Amino acid sequence: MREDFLWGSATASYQCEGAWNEDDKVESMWDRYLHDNHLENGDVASDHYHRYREDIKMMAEGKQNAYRFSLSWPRIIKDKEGTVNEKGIAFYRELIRTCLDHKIAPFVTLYHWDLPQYLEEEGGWLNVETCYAYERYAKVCFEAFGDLVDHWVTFNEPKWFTASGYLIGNYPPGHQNVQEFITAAYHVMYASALGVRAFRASGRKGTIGIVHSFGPVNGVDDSLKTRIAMRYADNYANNWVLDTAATGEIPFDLLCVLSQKYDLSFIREDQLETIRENTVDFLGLNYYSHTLVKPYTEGETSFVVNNTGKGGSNSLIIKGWFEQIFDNPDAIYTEWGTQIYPQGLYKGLKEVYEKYHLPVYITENGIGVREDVSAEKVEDDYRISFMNDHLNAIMNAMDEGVDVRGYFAWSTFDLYSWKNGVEKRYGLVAVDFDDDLKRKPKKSYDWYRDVIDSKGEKIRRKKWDL
Ligand code: BGP
Repeated sequence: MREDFLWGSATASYQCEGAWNEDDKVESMWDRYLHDNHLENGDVASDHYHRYREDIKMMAEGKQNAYRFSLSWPRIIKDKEGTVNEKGIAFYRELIRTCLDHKIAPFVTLYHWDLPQYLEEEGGWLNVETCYAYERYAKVCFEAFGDLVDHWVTFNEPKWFTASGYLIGNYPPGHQNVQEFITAAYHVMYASALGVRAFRASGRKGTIGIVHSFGPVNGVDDSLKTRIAMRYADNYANNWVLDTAATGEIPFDLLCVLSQKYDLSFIREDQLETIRENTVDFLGLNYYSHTLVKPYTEGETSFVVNNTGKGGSNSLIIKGWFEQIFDNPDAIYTEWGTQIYPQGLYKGLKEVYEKYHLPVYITENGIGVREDVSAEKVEDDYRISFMNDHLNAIMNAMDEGVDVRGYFAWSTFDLYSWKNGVEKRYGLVAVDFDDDLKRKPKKSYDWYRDVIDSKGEKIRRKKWDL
């Protein structure tokens, strides 16, 4: 392992901060959506806003040397006019300083889904003006924190939040409209390029990347039909984010297919030029599982997402393109229907590196389960085994030359899981939501500390013949 390898863990502002209306923070689209629909929300979450010092100290005691977190746009910019909330700036400067005092590198995401509601009311990501508002917000952040931060991320998971918000409809704004999905997805990639451009213009030190919900594609067999289905699936799940951010080119075959049915006239040549000229320095990959596909057989385009964790599988069919398999009898799934498949990370990392030749960080990796946190110690051996096997996958890929520069466990401590609530736990540290939000390190926290201490030597290694 390289000496400067980042061993960290990750959170996101809405999921952990709480303090949803304190110190002049304005409403985000998630505040409005969850309040209006009377759903479990992040009003308090893990109360990181008030307890970040304790949380960061705990990370340092666990030998972690990097913290990936996101800035809350509605905590920093109060209105459409761009008025800066100095209290928001002060909060994040203090949080970043606390990291640095503990020798923890801040790895900062500008956007992890909490769009200010005042922008959502103007059309959100369907409105190109949101891209320019994002650019102004990014400039404020580079100016306010650029002296302290070396690693920036423009967006967390463009694919996941645009597909969930505009296609599947289970995230705000809760629409199911392919044309809107295409429009929002494009605007986010354009905004990301504007963010990269603003970063370069700021003259700040450091690097900037994008974080992708990485679902490397595997097929059921090697037939031509399956390989075509795999290409459709790869374009849908990965390429439009990774190709666009890393090479500056939106996959051309995807644009050809979409142009037959949808209106792409909102795409402007000067915007494409900006995308081309402002590619990222690194790729952040969030890995939870792979995308196993078979050729399309029948039925309308449909999506089912298990947000309950109480049985009931996920399903995804894109008419004419592909079907995703979620019920492989030989595979192991979590209660939320996520397949545990570390081999996919190994293979996917090699593919990504071969394609883009950029440094990679694994910016999220973890397992969501129900846990009884009333005991003194949560004995989460399943999480240890999950992390071991995924770190093994990363180390195998590194052995074959892939330039992986860091690993972030999701999540630093238990927090609010989008639409699933706080009982879908990912944390290395337990948060007792019924008892004053008390923090208690789990067994995996101790294990991870020892792994970091050993520079990865403690990982049980095995090779796969794929
Ligand atoms: C990623 C998100 C995170 C986190 C994680 C787990 O997609 O970037 O914010 O939530 O997935 O997903 P979930 O909470 O839906 O189980």
